[in-house]
Amino acid sequence: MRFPGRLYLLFTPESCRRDPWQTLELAIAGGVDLVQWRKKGDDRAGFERCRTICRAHNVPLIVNDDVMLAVRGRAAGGHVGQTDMPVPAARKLLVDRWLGVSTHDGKQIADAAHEGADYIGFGPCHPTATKGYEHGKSPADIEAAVATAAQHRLPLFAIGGINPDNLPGLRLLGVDRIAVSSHVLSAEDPRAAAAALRAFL
Ligand code: TZP
Ligand code: MG
Repeated sequence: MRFPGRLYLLFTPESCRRDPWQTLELAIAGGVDLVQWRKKGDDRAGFERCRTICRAHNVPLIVNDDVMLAVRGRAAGGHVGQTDMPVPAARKLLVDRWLGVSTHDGKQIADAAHEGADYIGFGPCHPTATKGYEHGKSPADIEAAVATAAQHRLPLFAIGGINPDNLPGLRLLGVDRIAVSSHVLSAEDPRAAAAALRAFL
């Protein structure tokens, strides 16, 4: 099955300006079509509430870091970074659920492909306070990452500091999927914020 999603919301309830559940509903109404549960620490009730909203709108839900929660919580998939559970172990545990991997260069993209990732995140494309990155990637690095991912037939989500001002530039480099947090979660109007991004995708 073709991997779903163009506008991937990294959903951390504490990062929302307004009520998180309302934020999530509005973001989906604005065009978010893939959601990542991204919360440190145990919050099973929060996870289940997030899952209920995603299911009601037919939006797949992926769990960041906690592969066991992805499996036990019957999420659509799990996502691991370079210092989380190793990709081959996550692949085994997730069986036929989606597996996403955070990558920062071409070697990591190739490794993720060989180890069975279904999609990758690549970045930070722009500086972002969300993860404390002061520098983004160069256009040449982004273009090369897009080419490497395409070579491996791996969907690539650009990530890091993405907003409607810099998204057109990423589109020109071949980016057709993005993952965002702050632009949508900290917005006064999360629906409009998501729609402004979605308009370019
Ligand atoms: N990985 C690289 S940048 C980033 C992650 C999880 C955060 C993206 O969030 P924002 O707020 O859209 O920059
Ligand atoms: Mg992680």
